[in-house]
Amino acid sequence: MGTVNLLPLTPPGSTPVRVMTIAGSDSGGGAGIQADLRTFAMLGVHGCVAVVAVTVQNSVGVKAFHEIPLDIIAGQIEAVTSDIGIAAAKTGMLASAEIIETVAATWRAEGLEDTPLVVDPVCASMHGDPLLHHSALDSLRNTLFPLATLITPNLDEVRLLVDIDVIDEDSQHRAAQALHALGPKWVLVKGGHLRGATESPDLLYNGREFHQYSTPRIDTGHDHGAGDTLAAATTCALAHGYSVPDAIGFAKGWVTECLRAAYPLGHGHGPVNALFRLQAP
Ligand code: PXL
Repeated sequence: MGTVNLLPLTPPGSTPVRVMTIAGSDSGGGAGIQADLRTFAMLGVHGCVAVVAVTVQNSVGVKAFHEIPLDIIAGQIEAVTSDIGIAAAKTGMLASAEIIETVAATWRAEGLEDTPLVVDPVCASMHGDPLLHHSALDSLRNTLFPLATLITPNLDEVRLLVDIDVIDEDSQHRAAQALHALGPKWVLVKGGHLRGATESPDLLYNGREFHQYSTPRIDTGHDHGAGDTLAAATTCALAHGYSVPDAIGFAKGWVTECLRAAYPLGHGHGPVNALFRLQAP
């Protein structure tokens, strides 16, 4: 069992902090909304949902996806924010330009500009199956990023978004600056395999300060949902009032423990395991 710190918990019977995920469903249960809700629950926050797409997938890949009608997507966000109220939200798979424009317009119409929003710019599954039409990249860059408190691209997403190949510290800094120029308050360029096999170096930037994070690289082969889980844990910490640098520090520790407890599933890649606290020692 990991040593990651907990977020503050709510006494039984009182309303906990609420957050929302605006994302796609993963029928295999490893990533997307299913991963977000596991992390929300294990961190003691109440998770609300706007489903934007339903994927047909298992541990081997994504076979198809169905997009939810735009009025139903906007309706989910309105229904939750006007009644339950949220302290922070995240976006994951958004599938199309129309969905991105709808989410951004609804966010503004509901007056949520001051609510922390983590945008994980999901473009493809770990198997390389597309989860976003490439024609939607402009909407991400021009419409959603300016509303974001934080964006969390991985190296493949950085290449698609700003055409920079992150291969070393210098290119990682340039990528963070190019992405920040698109309008988000903070950018986390996730380092993945950047500096060899022993660490996972991520770089955070807000136009003034750089923060570097390095957690041990856990190579289980089962890391489906790792990016979603990082963004979900960051969202929970922001909802509790953490600063962005502290929220990411917390979330990196959380994902590291989820990776240590990852398990095989099906014939392909297994998921990270946000339920690690419930397991036998
Ligand atoms: O891990 C990114 C992701 C997000 N959302 C959905 C996914 C995936 C990866 O497969 O399927 C629905």
